[in-house]
Amino acid sequence: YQSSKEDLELPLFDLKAIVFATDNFSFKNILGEGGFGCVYKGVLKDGQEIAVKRLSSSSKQGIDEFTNEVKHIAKVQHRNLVRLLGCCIQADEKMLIYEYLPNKSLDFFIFDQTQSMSLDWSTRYQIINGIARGLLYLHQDSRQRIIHRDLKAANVLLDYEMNPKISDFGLARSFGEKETTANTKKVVGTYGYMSPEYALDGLYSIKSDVFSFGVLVLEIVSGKRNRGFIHPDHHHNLLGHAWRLFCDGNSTELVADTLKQACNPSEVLRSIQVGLLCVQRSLEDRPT
Ligand code: ACK
Repeated sequence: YQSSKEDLELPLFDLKAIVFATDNFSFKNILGEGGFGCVYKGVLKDGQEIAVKRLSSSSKQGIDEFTNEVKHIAKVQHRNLVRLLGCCIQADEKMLIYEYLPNKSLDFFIFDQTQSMSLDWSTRYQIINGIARGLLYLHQDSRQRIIHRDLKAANVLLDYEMNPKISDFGLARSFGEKETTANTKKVVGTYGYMSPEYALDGLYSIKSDVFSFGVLVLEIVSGKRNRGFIHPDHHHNLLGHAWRLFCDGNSTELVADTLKQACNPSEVLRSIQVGLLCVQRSLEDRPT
């Protein structure tokens, strides 16, 4: 499923082919708004479906995110990461061409009432597993670890078979061999998923991604969106409450009971354990 991060080349697409594929960026082909511009659905002449991420702002932040996304995504290839097919940089246009994923994002599946009912436990488990594999691939290369920095339900897309693909690398950062933690004054990302040391002190590391993964697992299991970042002292949100119970030494059965999604209690328990352990480990090993 994977190849070396070194030896990938990035094919260039012709602007005319993309204009044709997206029906001149027609309004009806808009899939949604991404970090730095609109995402369009397109169909190439040979029938291949694509998603075109088009840089729409000329702001420094937009251009930085575009450049950053190419830099990171061009080097990776894994079945649980969205696949970049190439780019189109011509005239004033800057676009990234991705494989098209028909099942929307995980955000839609978890939080949309009618959809979340159809997410059975084996699918939830498959999704959690796939995200973990994608993240591990990003983190494991000792020469160049990639920290995603914005792992969340909206940035996980689903293919025809409901395999998850991590997307949106606009905020990613890479670490060299010796680096384990970095500090930034500009905290970017999404509050509900941010580890405390990153949200409060701007410190990020592989562990901050793992923390976000833990939150994501808890959301997949509970079907409830975490609002506000998880802190051991926060009682007011559901996940914070579950976390509190865990810290207080309560059994995971009690936590599961709080989350009350018991279609299949053993799957619930296993997933919750994984989620809470991720959150707990990242908190225990907070970089100082
Ligand atoms: O949840 P969605 O339907 O899935 O809305 C967002 C929107 O574009 C902004 O990111 C969708 N999107 C992004 N990349 C792709 C892709 N490769 N295939 C299908 N939809 C995509 C995403």
